[in-house]
Amino acid sequence: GGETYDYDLVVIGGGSGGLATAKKAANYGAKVALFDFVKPSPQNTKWGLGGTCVNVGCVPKKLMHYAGLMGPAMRDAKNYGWQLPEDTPGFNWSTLVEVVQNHVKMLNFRYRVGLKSAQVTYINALARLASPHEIVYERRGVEHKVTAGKVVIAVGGRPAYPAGVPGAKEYAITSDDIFSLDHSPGKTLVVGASYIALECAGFLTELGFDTTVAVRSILLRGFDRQSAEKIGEVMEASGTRFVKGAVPSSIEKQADGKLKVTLVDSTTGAHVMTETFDTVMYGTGRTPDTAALNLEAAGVTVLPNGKIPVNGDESTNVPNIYALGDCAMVDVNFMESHWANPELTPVAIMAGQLLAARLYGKGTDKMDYTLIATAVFTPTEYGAVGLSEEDALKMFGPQDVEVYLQEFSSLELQATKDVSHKDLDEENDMPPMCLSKLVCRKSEGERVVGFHFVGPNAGELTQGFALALKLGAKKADFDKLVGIHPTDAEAFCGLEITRSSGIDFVAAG
Ligand code: FAD
Ligand code: NA7
Repeated sequence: GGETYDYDLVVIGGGSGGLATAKKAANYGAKVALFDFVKPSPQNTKWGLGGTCVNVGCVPKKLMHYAGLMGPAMRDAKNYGWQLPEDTPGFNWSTLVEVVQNHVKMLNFRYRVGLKSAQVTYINALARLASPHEIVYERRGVEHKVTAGKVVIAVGGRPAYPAGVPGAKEYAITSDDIFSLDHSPGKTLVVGASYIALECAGFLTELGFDTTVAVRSILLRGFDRQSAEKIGEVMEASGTRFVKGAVPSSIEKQADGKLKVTLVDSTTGAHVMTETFDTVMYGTGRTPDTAALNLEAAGVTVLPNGKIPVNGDESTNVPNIYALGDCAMVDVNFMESHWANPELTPVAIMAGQLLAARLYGKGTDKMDYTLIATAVFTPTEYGAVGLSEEDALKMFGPQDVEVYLQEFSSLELQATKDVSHKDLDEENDMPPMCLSKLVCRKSEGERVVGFHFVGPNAGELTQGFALALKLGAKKADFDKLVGIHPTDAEAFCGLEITRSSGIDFVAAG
């Protein structure tokens, strides 16, 4: 209708969601420009095109997780007869960082090529809105402007440093810095009990670093409590130290470069301990990166937490402007999902692709934000889809919920445990590593509304079972399923012990 713009679509943010939206829209024939710009972290870490997932999230995290798993695997290897050198094998941090960063740089390159071949114009600048159809940016001190029929905001988020902790922003790193750290982290304090904090503490421990986690209240808020506690129990048994109910009150840099941290009780403020660390890493949540967007100039509503509220079709309150991914807050019926819209890469990608298909193709499907599976990549992983036991109880009431569960150890780990524990006392005994749990709603014929697994490869295992929940599987369907033996996953076929029975759910080892 009448007006012409420089572009049909301008996408702000070249991360998981933005790239997917831009490429898909261009495939449908739209004229698209994409802005991506990385503001350096307080510790001056920068990176290339691709957003959080590729540069400072999922990808480097999974590689370091994998490297970490080799530690216990090497110890097991000896028990299984591999003749390794007597000394614990040494670990070289800079080799790991080099491998990880080379892979990240390859992906950065691939994304640039991908935009080019999709004929998306890539603008490496920080964009902000001047009006609903005008986007401005600076290049070498000169202000430029482009106009767009539609705008998609996919700016993601950045790690949050709590205010009021002297030395935190000056000396502590976050997940923005850890994956490219140019020196070995050494003795490390991780602050926070988010999945990001625990994943990093997990691989640091397994790589051999003396690692402590300062937990303000509980582990993994929002996740199933029993599963979260299980993760804590297994991590603790593997050597991660937890200081519960504590937060740093100050971080001081000493003459020798080490960081002196004072931890205080998170409720009373009383002194808990003072100790020096080589590295302090904050994993205390993330802030949507919307402050610099000048949203008010376009009239886009923003919530006090910085998120942009959107409808189930990713539309904002301004008709031609959309938002998705970590910076958006979806207003849909949240039944049966952990969070409103989980901050996950595949969620941002699918939301973006479906939006592009609706705007420029013949698509009609909206993003389904329910029953999205997720995994915590701690050394012993945790996978979940659907409701936690607590949320199910809250939502349906205790009379309508039954929980089936079993704790056990993986066959292959149990076998080496028998060997390695010959001369270990009770106290060093490893707890069962695995927990299988189904949360069922009785009034729907025991439909499975929550699936939880703590154990090796939980991410892989949970992905498959998530389909069953999507298709409405009931407990009886899980019982009819014939297991693959010997696997950890087969524990889900025919779970017998119920929470209500009160029977001990820990399998005899
Ligand atoms: P992002 O990927 O964050 O991209 C936003 C981009 O926009 C960034 O490049 C940013 O620099 C840029 N930008 C911001 N403002 C502007 C502006 N004004 N102009 C131009 N550019 C701008 N998810 C999973 O699914 N699995 C995992 O295992 C997983 N692990 C994670 C581990 C860590 C340590 C972290 C931090 C995150 C992890 N995530 C994981 C989450 C995942 O990375 C995010 O959900 C995903 O990247 C969100 O995509 P997005 O498109 O919303 O934003
Ligand atoms: P989350 O899930 O928001 O977790 C933040 C964590 O940091 C949590 O353990 C908090 O403890 C802790 N926290 C927050 N502020 C502080 C301060 N000031 N001091 C100490 N500890 C603190 O963050 P993530 O980034 O891991 O997850 C983001 C999203 O991923 C989440 O919303 C889901 O969509 C998935 P608390 O429990 O509040 O005491």
